[in-house]
Amino acid sequence: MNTFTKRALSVSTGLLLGLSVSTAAWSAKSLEDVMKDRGLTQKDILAAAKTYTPTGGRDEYLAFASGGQSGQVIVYGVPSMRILKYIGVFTPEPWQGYGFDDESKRVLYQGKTDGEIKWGDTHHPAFSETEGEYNGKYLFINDKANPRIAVIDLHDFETKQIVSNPFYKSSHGGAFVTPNSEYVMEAAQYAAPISNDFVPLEEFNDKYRGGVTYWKFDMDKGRINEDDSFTFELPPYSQDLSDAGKNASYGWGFTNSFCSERYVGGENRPPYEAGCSAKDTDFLHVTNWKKAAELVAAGKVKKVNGSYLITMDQAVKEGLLYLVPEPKSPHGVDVNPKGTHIIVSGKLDSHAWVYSWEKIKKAIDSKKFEGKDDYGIPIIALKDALHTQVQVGLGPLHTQYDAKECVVYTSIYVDSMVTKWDYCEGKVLDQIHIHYNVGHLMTMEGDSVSPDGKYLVALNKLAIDRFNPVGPLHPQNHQLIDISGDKMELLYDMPLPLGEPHYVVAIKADKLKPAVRYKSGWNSRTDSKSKYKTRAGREKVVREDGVVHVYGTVIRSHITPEIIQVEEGETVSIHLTNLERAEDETHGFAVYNENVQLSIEPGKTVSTTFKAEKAGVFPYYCTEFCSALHLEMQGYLLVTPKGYKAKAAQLEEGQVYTKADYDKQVKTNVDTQAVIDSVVGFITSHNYKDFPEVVALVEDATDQLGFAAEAKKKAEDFAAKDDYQNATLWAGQHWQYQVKTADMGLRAKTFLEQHGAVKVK
Ligand code: RUQ
Ligand code: CUA
Repeated sequence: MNTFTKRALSVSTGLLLGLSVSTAAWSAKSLEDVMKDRGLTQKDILAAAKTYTPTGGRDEYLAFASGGQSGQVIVYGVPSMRILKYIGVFTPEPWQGYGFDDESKRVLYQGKTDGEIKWGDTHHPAFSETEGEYNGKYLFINDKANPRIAVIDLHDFETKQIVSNPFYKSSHGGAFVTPNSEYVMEAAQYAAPISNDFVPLEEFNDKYRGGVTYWKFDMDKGRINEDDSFTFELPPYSQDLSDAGKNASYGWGFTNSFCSERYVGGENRPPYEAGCSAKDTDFLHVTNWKKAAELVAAGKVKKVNGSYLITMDQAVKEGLLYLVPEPKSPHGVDVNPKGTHIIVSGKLDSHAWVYSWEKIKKAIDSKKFEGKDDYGIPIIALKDALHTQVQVGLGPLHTQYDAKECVVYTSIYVDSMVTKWDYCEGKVLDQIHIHYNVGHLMTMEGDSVSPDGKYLVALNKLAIDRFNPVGPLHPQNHQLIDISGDKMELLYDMPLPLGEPHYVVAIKADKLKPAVRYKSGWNSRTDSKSKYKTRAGREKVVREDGVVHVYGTVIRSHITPEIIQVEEGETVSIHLTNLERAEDETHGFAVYNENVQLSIEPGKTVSTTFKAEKAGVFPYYCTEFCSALHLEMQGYLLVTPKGYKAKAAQLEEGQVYTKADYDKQVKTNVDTQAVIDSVVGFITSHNYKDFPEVVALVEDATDQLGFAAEAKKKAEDFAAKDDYQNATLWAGQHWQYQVKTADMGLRAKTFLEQHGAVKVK
């Protein structure tokens, strides 16, 4: 029996065994036994049933969390809370080759502020929207530390663009999206001079500034258009979060602030936190982006630092900017789905304040103001803006909306709980304790115009005693809460061991249509054909402009070329195209000592360029366990000393083969072919063309079979010349291709069996 049939047999016996083992396990222990052994209550079992996702099962929602100081985005499923992916955004991420291949380096360092920033502090992810609904196309996220916004394409979950704010030195309040993704909002946090010059703190009030930027987004191109973006110059109050108006308040934006005292700490002065919370109120900034965009389009706004800046004077004169008092040291500003109300919490207040957009708009239209701030911006009196104040608990922060009208959830930081309340009637409905010190909250599709409710995720700042201890640095804790009934019910604790996920947004999973593979020879970062794409058999090495360009390919289980030879001091640029079409057949590429790690998904072309500084031997290999002979997916970069002349000596074989070896291999190949034929027979006798996944597998298998035929011919030619050394090696290679063909064929067959394929004539 050849290895392949053995393998097929062991798979089927394994399945049978697996079945009997699991039946035995179930019969030996009843649910009651398990509950008793593990000390589980009825409530635990119910929670488990609500979150457990059987093997192969899918989640209803996908959540995208900021990775905080990791500079990444974390993707997980709800309700299973299984982590599915980390997306490299502001930080190099070797698993994805992000920040290692030339293509992604261009994205990562495109948004550089000064020099090469290697990390980010991601805070607020936001989905692209159409008419206020998440459209599943793009995700935006900000970097607080080095004011930037990144664009992630949800077609392949890759970062495509990073833009750097031309005015700020920090930005917390991003990213927030207007209802048709016309703009992505980003607010400054710590006031700073808008130039890069040194400006003494004595000039804080006059020269330090805050702001809110409206980045213009082009949905068709999937990129931010920096040229058409604009920024409102704002007073040096620490602008915090923003939210875009929707429906009733469409065209407007809301940005809260703290430290409108404009306090600066320092030696022999009371600290920042004292000076920044002295006043009873701070300011909500109300900006009219719709009218501002018209001014920009009409050429009435000047550019500063190469970008449109609407000065405070201009904004006041044109009626684009207003202030409304907010509770002490506020946090969070959340517009309701209808756009009629805006909720702001005061970190040092036990109330959430509900503003009425109708009232604010009326005050603006009738020019009814209680005065101006020091910068001449009109202030709307609190009584002319407030709908109600509700006592929700100590240290309220963020609010999320439910599917039920008027119902909201507010995180209560100091009391470590979530308060469910009604903002129309101003009354508390329910409270639940969480663990511990909750920051943001998230309901399903909670930032859209039609939240789904269902689940609430509490993003807790401290985990303390919730998990097995792993040293002084603890994981974060995302707690899943069932909000489908009247009472909130805690379902699950998920430790998140990467950065501090500040905020998370969740979208219905079926709105996403991620790709399985790229078009062959694709530069995924520019979304276009790579000029370095290479087809099978066209691999080559070209010396051009002082660079050694290697046009290579990868496919199970080899890298072409397998040997690359350059001279010390030469610059090498290796371009690799993944020829696979089968789902999940990613190859990697690592080179000893050169800081090279590529991730080459099916169809992708990526490049790595480096200077071969020193003569030596540099093995390279595939970093993904892609196939049975993955470990053999290897090669050598030989860097010769200057002026090196190759010796005439022949490569000495480690193993000598005879006619008997050749015949044995041929026999194996014949047996394997019989298995392939039977699998092919099964596939072609079914309606496999109705299954795109299977069609791709069949195409892949056909490719492999084509290579197999070439190898077989070479083997036979050598055998005819009695060169059994080469004949046996090529016959072995023939078998390699057969195994890969069979592998794909079996995957296709299994897929057909599991997806109800029917027989055709
Ligand atoms: S903030 S814990 Cu960075 Cu969104 Cu409120
Ligand atoms: Cu390709 Cu391992």
